Amino acid sequence: MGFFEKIKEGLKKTRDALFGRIDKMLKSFTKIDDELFEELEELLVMGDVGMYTAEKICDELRKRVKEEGITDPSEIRRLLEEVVTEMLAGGQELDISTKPSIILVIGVNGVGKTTTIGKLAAKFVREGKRVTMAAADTFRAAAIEQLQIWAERAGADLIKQNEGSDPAAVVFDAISSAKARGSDIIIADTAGRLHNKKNLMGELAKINRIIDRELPDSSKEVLLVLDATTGQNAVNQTKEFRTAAGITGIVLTKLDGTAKGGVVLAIKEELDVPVKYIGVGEQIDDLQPFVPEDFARALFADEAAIEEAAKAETAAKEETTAAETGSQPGEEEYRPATADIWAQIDAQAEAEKQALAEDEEAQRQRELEEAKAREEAEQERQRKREERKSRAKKRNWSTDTSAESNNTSEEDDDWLKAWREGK
Ligand SMILES: Nc1nc2c(ncn2[C@@H]2O[C@H](COP(=O)(O)OP(=O)(O)OP(=O)(O)O)[C@@H](O)[C@H]2O)c(=O)[nH]1
Ligand SMILES: [Mg+2]
Repeated sequence: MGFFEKIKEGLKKTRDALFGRIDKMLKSFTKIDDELFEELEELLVMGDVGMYTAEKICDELRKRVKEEGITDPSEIRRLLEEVVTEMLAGGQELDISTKPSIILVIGVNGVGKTTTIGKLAAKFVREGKRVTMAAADTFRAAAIEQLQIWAERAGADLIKQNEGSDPAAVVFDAISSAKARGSDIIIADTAGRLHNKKNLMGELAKINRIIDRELPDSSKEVLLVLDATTGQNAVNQTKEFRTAAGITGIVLTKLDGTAKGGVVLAIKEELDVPVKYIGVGEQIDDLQPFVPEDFARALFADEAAIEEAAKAETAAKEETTAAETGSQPGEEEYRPATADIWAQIDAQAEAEKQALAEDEEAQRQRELEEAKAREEAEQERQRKREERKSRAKKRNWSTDTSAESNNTSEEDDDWLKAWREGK
């Protein structure tokens, strides 16, 4: 199934509920007037677009209707698609330009964080990238196991510690390991629930600080995962999380199970946080990059336009697949990491090992030299002790009360005897 078809399928509920109503309403009008815009605004609010955003959309529509001299209500649909596309555009690309880059995934429990990480990792590995996952949801042992399964499925490395350990320490380990192994991307899973919200936000802020300290010049994405079925509540969650960690983007999951897909617009417009990915199902390829035009088209375009878009996409995909891989249309396309990349990774690992061995040798040498210096210092002390002893003997032995002068030897006795006898 093509990319657009997936979105179309995933947004079906929202489309039917939101656009189905809008379409019916528009057909009941013969001219464009205030009443039409009021009804449209109401329907948008019902589709979880949010009051503020619905109003903004209608204001923009009014302006364009006037500018373009539009009188036919059926034209509103096209305008709506245009306005929504423009509203959603901007900032949806993932910034993973450095090696390594890091993606911190946050969000309340059950929204789909771990699943999203698994899907993202699979996508990156398929592109030939090396991925390190950090199991920083240490609140439950099951969370670590779940991520392990995804790591195995996706072909990613996993860094984990025991349940209950410090999540920031897991992230620290993952960063060190990724640097040593030459990973391209680190993806960190986090807990969605702790004993209380304050703890959770504190924990996320700490992880964030560790990342900034350990990877000050790296690309960093903080993706907040939101469950589309929660509708307007997703907007509130964004507000809460963004104080703990500067959110760079949203992953909106479970669009396939809800009619509340309009919330995408509210998030972008009210909070100015771009949606970067959408989840339209539980399968590994059900996570799709967010493309504003496709989203708006899947919601508002008429059936004929949608069919056409889907067909064009299938044709384009078959062409590129055949050109790139020489395979037949419909064949599963899977690009493992090229031999080159693995050779590079191995060479890096080898260099790392060598550097480590050299460090160890240098350390051993230092220790030897230190031991030698200690021995020499001890000999020097011993020599001085002897000197002091002999000087004391010459002056008056009984004035020397130090511990070392108490262990008198036979030689001392001889010397004492001679001195007493006045020799
Ligand atoms: N239908 C549908 N289900 C999804 C989607 N994304 C995730 N899920 C399901 O949502 C459920 C919870 O997903 P998880 O990835 O475990 O969520 P989480 O945020 O890691 O949860 P905690 O670790 O408990 O905080 C799983 O059953 C997923 O299969 C989606 O896009 N569509
Ligand atoms: Mg999880």
